[in-house]
Amino acid sequence: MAGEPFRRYAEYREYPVAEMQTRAREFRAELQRRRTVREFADRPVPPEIIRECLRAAVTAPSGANKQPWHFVVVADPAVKRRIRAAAEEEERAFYRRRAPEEWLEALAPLGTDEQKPFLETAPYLIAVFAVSYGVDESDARTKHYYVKESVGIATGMLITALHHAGLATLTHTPSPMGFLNDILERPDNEKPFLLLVTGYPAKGVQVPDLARKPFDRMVTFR
Ligand code: IYR
Repeated sequence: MAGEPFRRYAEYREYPVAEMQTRAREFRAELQRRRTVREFADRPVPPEIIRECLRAAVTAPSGANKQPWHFVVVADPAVKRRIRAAAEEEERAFYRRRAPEEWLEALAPLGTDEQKPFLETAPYLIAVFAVSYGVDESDARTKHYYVKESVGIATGMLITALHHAGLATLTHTPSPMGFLNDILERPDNEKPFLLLVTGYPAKGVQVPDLARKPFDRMVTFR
């Protein structure tokens, strides 16, 4: 089978080093302002913003370019209500029975619990699915590669795009989250990866006063 045709990478842009420095620093400063919030305003957000951010996310690199992701944008209050009810049911079991003591201690500084009102307050829930295999025209399964890595990268780009647009996000991982396949009517080859809650932060929202690890403990140059 012939490979894909190649073309010149005409859209690449090189910047003078001084400009690269500025761009790198400014982008770092912008990302440094990102915080996860757990309370959202109920103010509407134009769907075009969410669409643009998703268009950014789906440019992510992926194993063998299989693009093994599917995003479901939920704005319908009735669907959000069902998702909240299902997530809170799982979370009740997590916080009351399933979570080991050590995990609960790790979560204590974040102040999370089984109540998930943000699943109804926020204007959008973006359910991210990892597509574990493809299905071709003759209904045969096709392989996907590095699915979690690929979906993780696309999700990171989506969070970055939403932040850059001026929206707040919360990566919510109710566990297990198979209920998302039922409620959102997604097929078995799509595994829920996480639920990204997005919108404006609630007025006067508080965030935990957490410290990031010292940079030099997270990064080694040699
Ligand atoms: N999924 C639960 C628990 C939880 C787990 C981790 I790791 C967090 O960083 C935050 C919460 C919940 O969403 O409450």
